[in-house]
Amino acid sequence: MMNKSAIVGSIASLGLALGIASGQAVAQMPHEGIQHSESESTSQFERIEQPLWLKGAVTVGGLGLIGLELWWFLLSKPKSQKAKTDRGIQEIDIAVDGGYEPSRVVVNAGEPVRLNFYRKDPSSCLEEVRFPDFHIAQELPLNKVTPIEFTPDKPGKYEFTCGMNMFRGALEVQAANSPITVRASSVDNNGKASAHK
Ligand SMILES: [Cu+2]
Repeated sequence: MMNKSAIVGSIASLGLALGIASGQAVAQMPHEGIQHSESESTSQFERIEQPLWLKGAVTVGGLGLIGLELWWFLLSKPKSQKAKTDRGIQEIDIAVDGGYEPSRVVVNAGEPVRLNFYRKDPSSCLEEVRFPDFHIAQELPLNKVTPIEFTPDKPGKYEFTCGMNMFRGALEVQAANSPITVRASSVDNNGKASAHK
């Protein structure tokens, strides 16, 4: 019994000594390897703690970028662009690259429209653009600007698509309500418009 308690006591003291030793990282024990890796992992923990804080900042930054991307795709993209009128023609450039950009174009009714499709996408899917409401099906050669001209008479929303109806855009035709938009000087052979002067 005495021996047993002595053994228990020595084990306990050994344990205590080990505990202290591990705290002080004494490298004279047979547990040298374990203790070393232990202290190493502890120091790694300490070293990582600050980068973790930085990682938090980076994560916040990343989330901010994701938010910006979501905003770009969900809110910014459907934004329509108004064609600019130059010498009586409403003109706008539309990039064909994985879709149409801008995909929504606003024009006025009763005025000629010229849409300059610039196809950058080699995908055969986008080699043709169609305006079913205007009976237009136009081939778009790669890396070239292909103008498509027509005059939308009635206000409304007219879709345009690729040849397979996969990519879409829309032409929003607004009623040309204000007579200010009609400049007598730029109107040549439009009888109705010239009657305004
Ligand atoms: Cu297609």
